[in-house]
Amino acid sequence: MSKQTKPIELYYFPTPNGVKISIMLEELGIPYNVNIINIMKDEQFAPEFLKISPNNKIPAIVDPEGPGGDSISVFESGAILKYLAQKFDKFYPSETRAQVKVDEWLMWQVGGFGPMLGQNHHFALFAKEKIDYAIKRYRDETTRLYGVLDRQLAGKDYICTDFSIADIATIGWANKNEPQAIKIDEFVNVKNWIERMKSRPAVIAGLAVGK
Ligand SMILES: N[C@@H](CCC(=O)N[C@@H](CS)C(=O)NCC(=O)O)C(=O)O
Repeated sequence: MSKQTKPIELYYFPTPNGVKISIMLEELGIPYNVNIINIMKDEQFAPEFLKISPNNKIPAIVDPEGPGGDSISVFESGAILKYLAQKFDKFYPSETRAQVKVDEWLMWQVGGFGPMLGQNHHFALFAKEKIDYAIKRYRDETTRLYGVLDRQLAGKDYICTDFSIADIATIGWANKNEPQAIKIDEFVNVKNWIERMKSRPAVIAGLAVGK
């Protein structure tokens, strides 16, 4: 397994996308530095940051000990989680069928559960103009997605059998169920999984970074 001598540089703001990577780094127990990119102050548009994260979003990392010993930068939370999981051979299975399952649920989170809940949040809580159509559309989609997750977790401790980067990707958003207008008691498997996730010290530490 790889060792990390020099700290990973984490470019971060305490949001459900940011905490995916702080949780991962805490779970790995490797050294890292937190560089706050204050997205409330548009720091994500700074030219220096755009060199690392051309889509002007957190999270991003720079690993000074990348492949071949040279530095590497990675943006997009799913890509960062896979990079770290494969580098340290943790939280990602070695067998192809099991990898496909983790990839499916990682992509499901990055392409669906995160963005749809983000829109729900935005239209219900942040938008100055309250648009009933948009609020209902994203609330309904959020509820549907919690249902999908609930069914996937039936009879399982974790999303894909063993604890994996799919769980790490999903907890930050799933945990924010109240502002999503989700009644978590209606999704018992999700509720129990959230508690299971929050019994892990690294998850608690990762969720607390920068708050
Ligand atoms: N698909 C991206 C989404 C990242 C994302 O939406 N980050 C938000 C904070 S949660 C951000 O940096 N927003 C700043 C902006 O859009 O200008 C990922 O998974 O990394």
